[in-house]
Amino acid sequence: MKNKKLLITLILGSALASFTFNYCADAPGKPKNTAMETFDIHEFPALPYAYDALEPYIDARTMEIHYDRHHRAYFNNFIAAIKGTEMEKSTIYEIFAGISKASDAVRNNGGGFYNHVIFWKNLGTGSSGPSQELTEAINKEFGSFENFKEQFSNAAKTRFGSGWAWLVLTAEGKLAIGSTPNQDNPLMDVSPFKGIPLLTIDVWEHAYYLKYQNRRPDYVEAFWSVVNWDEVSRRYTQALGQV
Ligand code: MN3
Repeated sequence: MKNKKLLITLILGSALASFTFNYCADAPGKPKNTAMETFDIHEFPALPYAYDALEPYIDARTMEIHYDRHHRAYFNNFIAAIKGTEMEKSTIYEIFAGISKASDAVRNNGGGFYNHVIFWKNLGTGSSGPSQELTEAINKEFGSFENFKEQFSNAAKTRFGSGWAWLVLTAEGKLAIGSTPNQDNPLMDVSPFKGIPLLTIDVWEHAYYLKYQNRRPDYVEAFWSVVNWDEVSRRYTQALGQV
């Protein structure tokens, strides 16, 4: 009788262990190392080009207001929100990994600060297209570059209200497209869509309203003319070593 009980306990125990193991193995995790750049949380970085550098696709007036007012306000409000807390000594990656425990002010302004830094860097002119390595990964995951572009554009166009669309490298080493609301991003523990950001587009109205008004699809189409593929390809190669 005792032996039978023990046997049942063992069987149930191993079934539970096996279920737990499989469940955890299947659950989309976060990459081992999400730190892609030295990100000084106490410094507001310069825009990497002139306000008119992305004309006519993104106009100079929009860039000036977007960078110097919106982005700067996120930075200033983030600094104010972490003042006097342990987060002052944390990295942005540590803050995002535990954002569920932080205030809404840290979440919204920290995301707003970081997301724009990545966005400015993945815009620019003069690059010819994705690297061979990234092209092969895009073809493998999405079938073709055109399919990828369509899926990413759809994520940007269909994000309801304000937010961001992303191309990320997942913890499984695969490319994935998704979007996040408000100033959330795929590095935040609260985000169901996780991964290392490779390419992003800001679809808040402040990013396009002066030139495109309500025509978000026209802005998304114009975005493809000013993607800095050299930077996106560089991020892909770096991220591959971190998952
Ligand atoms: Mn913005």
